[in-house]
Amino acid sequence: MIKMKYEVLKGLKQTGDCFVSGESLSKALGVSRTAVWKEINNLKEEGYKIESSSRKGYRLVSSPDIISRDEILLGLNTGVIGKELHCFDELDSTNTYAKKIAFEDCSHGAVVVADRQAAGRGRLGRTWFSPPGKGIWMSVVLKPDIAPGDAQFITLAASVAVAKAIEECCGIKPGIKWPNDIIIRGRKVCGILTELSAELERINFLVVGIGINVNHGLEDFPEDIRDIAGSIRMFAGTGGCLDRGDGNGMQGENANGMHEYCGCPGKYPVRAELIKSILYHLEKYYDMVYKYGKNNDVLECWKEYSVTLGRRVMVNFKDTRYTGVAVDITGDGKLIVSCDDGVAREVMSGEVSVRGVMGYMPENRG
Ligand code: BT5
Repeated sequence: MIKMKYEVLKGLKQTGDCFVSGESLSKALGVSRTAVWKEINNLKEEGYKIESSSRKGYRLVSSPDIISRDEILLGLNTGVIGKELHCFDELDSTNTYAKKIAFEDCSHGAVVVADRQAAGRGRLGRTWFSPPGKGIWMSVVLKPDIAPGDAQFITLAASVAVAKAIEECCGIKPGIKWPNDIIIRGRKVCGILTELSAELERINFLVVGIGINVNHGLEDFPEDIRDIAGSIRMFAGTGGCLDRGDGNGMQGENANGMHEYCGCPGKYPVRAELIKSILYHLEKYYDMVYKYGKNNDVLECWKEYSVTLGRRVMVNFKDTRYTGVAVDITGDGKLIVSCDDGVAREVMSGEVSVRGVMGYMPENRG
C-alpha cells in the first residue's frame, strides 16, 4: 500500500520551486483531490510550509527540521544503507536498539535514528548528551565478512563519511581527530561509537553509532562539556571568515539569518539532508573498503581531514603514558606515534590527546 503522505510530499519535492496542481497530484496518485488536500493539511501540521493557490495548486516553500522516515527516505541516494529505516522520537540509545535488531537479524545497512536519546552512550561507559530537536543520533548496522581485528577501519571510514557530508552540506571543512571525533575550531561536533558482535574468526555485525550536534547554541550544552563541545549551527556558513568572529569561532546570527560577524549566510542544513548525505558517503566508503579493498583511498581521504597527523600527542599505551608526534596511519587504521623515547608505536585503541589543536586536553574525554 502506498503511503499517501509520502507520495504527496514526493510530488511537491519533485517540482521544487514550482507549483504542482492538485489535479495532477490526484491523477498521478489515483486518489481524489480531497484526499490530496487532506495530506497537504497533514503535512502543514507537521511543519511543512506549503503555498496553496486555487489556480496553480501547491508549492513547497520549506521543510521542517524533523527526523522522519519520509524526510530521510525521500532522495536517499544509496543502494542498501538506510533502506531498512527505524525512526523514533525517543530511544535510550540508538546503538542499543540497533544491536537488538541486529541480534534479531535485521538487514545489512539497517539504520536507527532517534530525535532524542535518554541514555546516549560514548565509549568506555561515558555518556553522550543527546537532547531533542538538536542533533543527529543515529546507528547503522553493517555486516561485513571480516575478522574482528579488521573492524577498527570502519570507524575511520565512518569519520571520513561524516566529514565529507558536513563539508558538502554546510560548506565548512571539519577536522578528524583520531580515531573517532569530528571537530570544528577545536570543538567536538561529532563522536562515533563502533560496537561489534563477533566470534573468534568473524564478525556477526558492527554497529556504527554517529552523534552530531547540529542545532545547539553554546548555552544548550551542559556546563561540563560547554568548553569542549560545538555544533554545526555555531560554525556553518562562516566559510573562510571564521577569524573575523570573536576568536573562538563563535558566530551568532542576526535577524536576517546572516552571521553577525562575517555576514555570510548562516547555511546549515535540516538534519534529514545531512543524514542522507552521511549515509550516501558511508556506503561509498564502506564499498571502497569491504567490496573493493581500496583501504588506501579511504586513508588518503582521512589524511585530508586529519588534525592528528603531524601533531604532538599523548598516548595511553598498555597502562603507560607516552608523548610524541603522530606521524602516520597504518594500512589497517592504527596511528603511528613516534614517541619521545625514540620508539615508534602503533596505537590501536586507547586514548590519544592531541595537543594544540583541540580547545581542550581531556584526560578522559576522548
Ligand atoms: C564518543 O564517545 O564520542 C562517541 C559518541 C557516540 C554517540 C552516538 S549517538 C548515536 C549512537 N547511540 C549512542 O548511544 N551512542 C552513539 P567518547 O569519545 O567516549 O566521548 C564521550 C565524551 O564526549 C563525554 O564523556 C563528554 O565529555 C563528551 N560529550 C558528551 N556528549 C557530547 C556532545 N553531545 N557533544 C560533544 N561532546 C560530548
